[in-house]
Amino acid sequence: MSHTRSALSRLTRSRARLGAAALTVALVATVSACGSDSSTDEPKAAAATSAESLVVEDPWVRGTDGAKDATMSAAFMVLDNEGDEELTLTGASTDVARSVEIHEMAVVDGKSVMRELDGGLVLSPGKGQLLQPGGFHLMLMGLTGPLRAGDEVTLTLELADGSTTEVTAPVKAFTEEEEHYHAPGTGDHEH
Ligand SMILES: [Cu+2]
Repeated sequence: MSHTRSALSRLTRSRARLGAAALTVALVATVSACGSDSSTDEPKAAAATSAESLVVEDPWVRGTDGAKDATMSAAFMVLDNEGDEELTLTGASTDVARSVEIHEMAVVDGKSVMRELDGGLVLSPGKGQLLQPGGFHLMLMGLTGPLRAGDEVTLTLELADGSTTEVTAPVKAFTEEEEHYHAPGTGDHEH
């Protein structure tokens, strides 16, 4: 009992200091509560959606001025999977085209042709893929109008887990890249 009382009296004497100490304790408690919150969130972060793991850089869309076929164009960009799990780009959509397909270049009968990529574009964790003229690209088909340098095109990229990510891509003038993009003699591609 006397022990308790003396403890109490010490408590009273040092009330001012204790008040400060209590405040400090409360702050520490708040901080550690936040800390424990974020540690409970960690499993959620590890299971991030594909859209959260996908980093898109340098997107651009080829303009239609000077194109042989102004009903279609293509979008190019750098895709990076910065997540811990494989992700798959399954498609895309945009207001400026009726449909969008993921295309790859392939050699058929000695000719370089483009064709739709089966099963989408798979990115391993930590890996990237360059979409560029002459290689992988997003084919914009059934354009609703001409695409001019300086315009901006919004593309919605669709991923296998159902998540999506929006990309704003500037339109760049159509240049000699035509010959890389439609390899000579392959003006008629498979769509
Ligand atoms: Cu194509």
